Amino acid sequence: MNQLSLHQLMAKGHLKKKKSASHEELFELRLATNLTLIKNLFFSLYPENEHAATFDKLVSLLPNLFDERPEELKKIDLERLQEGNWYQSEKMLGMQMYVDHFNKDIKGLSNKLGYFENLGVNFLHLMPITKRPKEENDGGYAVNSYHEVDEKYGTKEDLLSLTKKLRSKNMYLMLDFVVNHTSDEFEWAKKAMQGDKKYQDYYYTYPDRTIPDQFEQALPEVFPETSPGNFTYNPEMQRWVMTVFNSYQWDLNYSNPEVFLEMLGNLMKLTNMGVDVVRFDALAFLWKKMGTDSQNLPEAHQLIRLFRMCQQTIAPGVILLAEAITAPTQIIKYFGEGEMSGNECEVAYNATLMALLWNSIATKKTVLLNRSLQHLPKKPKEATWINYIRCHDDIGLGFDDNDIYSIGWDAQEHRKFLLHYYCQKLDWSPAKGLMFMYNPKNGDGRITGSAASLLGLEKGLENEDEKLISQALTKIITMHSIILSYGGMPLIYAGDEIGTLNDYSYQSENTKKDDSRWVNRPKQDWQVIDNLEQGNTPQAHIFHSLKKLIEIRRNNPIFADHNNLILHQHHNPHLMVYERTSTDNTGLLVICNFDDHVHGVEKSWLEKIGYGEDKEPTNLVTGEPLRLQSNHLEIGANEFYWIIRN
Ligand code: OTU
Repeated sequence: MNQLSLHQLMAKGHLKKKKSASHEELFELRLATNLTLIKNLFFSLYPENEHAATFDKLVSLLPNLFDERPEELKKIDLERLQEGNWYQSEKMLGMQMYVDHFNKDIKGLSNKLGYFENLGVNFLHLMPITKRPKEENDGGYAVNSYHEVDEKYGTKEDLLSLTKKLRSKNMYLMLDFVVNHTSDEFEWAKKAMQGDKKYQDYYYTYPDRTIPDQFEQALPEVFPETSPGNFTYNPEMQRWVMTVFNSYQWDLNYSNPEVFLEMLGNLMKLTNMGVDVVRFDALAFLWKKMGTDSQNLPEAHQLIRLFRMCQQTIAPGVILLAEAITAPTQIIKYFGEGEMSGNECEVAYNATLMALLWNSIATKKTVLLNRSLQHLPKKPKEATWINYIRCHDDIGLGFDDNDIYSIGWDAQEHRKFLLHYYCQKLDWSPAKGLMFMYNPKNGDGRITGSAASLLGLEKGLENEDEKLISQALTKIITMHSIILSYGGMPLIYAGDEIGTLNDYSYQSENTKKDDSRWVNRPKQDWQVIDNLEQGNTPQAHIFHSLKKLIEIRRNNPIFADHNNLILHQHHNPHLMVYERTSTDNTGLLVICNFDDHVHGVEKSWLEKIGYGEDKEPTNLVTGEPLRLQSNHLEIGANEFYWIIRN
């Protein structure tokens, strides 16, 4: 498997010679280059002696899928190859939103592109917009189709005109590919229910509980409160079907190569509408094996690589995002390991950083954060993170237990403390979050709530507590300052830029009330946005502060992801310190204080790491020279510094 990837070929200049070649010729070249790798990946999952014919089918499918790709997108694919890793640029800034909650539908969203431009957002992640069951549908993550737009959001034409408009503005689009499961209303599921054996084999279905029971012994539960267990009995089919997530989400059986072929077709139909980044939902779960937890298995990685190599051959301008919200050491593997390094997903959620930041807010300390981040293996050069503090899901306490023990804390007790801190079990905590999927069997639980509510703004406003409000505002801005400067693409969750609070309206909706994640899926408040220019409201303060930071970032290449992150260890347990360097000796130093008190960093320490010995460093946010208080730099409660060394 020593085949060079396309990026590697590009770097070696092989493709430059072919600049004048036609799209078809270049496709042929990519196919020739990647075919051995594709073949090896395919046969590593599907033994050659049984599945040689299916592989031939794949080989003839690839050119057909390429033919279906619109010319305009083929052109962009090639431009992207020339451009290099566009997704690592300091100009990339994302926002994630529910289309209906943002501004009614696709057309409505399309009319608000000016809002994104004003803030500096050039990348949109729209939550699922394809057809789904009318009742419960997990916010669209139960799909009835992988590419047909649900009428609630508009039409295919609306989507096509949105992607066109985005392209004309150099904006990017990410959509979900719910690769692990379909809804129980998907055409394959319906055929399976009608007794069609072929389609029953598209899922994991069993006549009785024998195999399900054996599986269950090692399978954890994803939604233990609403959907305990991992199998659901389907009376029509009179069979048990594997449903790891909700009972209406049927897990696809990728041990059947036909499923892979069909899903590749679905993937290309989605990307052919002008999607730049495909979010591979729940990809850790793609391969199941009896006796294991069926997460992060080596075969799942092989399968993702297979998807990726096929997709790269057809549409090399499109990249993949790994949605693997799993243990820190596992996440990084989705970038590809060993000789496949950089050959899996280009982007992954930095769920580790996210969870550690929330841990630091609650403990006011950075000990666990520093410890854990220090231990993480380096990511490949071509890969990048999506850095975020909140999204549509819960916050899972995905730390490495060993890291918790190594700093002298009890892992179980510590997780309990965090749940209590965020879920209103401690009077003194400013957080107003809710518990998600508490599992009394093992005490596990996750946290929901909007960033602003978790950081104390809701409680502050309720109690008209000025101090709490101002603390919350500082925390909201500092948390964002980290995702803006850490390296990778920051993804702001729509509403957070104006400090949107929890939305409790889901509690009276039948199809939502049992899923507390809806508390952090609020409607975008356009009235607040219309008034951002007037008055000194908390919302205006957050918006304008973030806008300023975003602008600074966009205009400074040091923020691009050049794998230039250095984590510094300062002895003060409340501080997080990291540096981004560039080859010309420029440096950006970030210092964040997680405590409610002022802390100082010694001038001598700053000098030792290269800030201030010969030249006074600059406070990048104010543009002024850094003012040291006598012999140390003071960092206000919950505040941060962006310091530049020129
Ligand atoms: C994803 O998340 C989506 O983000 C969720 O909104 C969906 O409900 C789910 O898949 C099913 O499609 O369980 O609580 O990495 O944490 O994949 C969120 C494991 C989820 C899971 C993650 C999943």
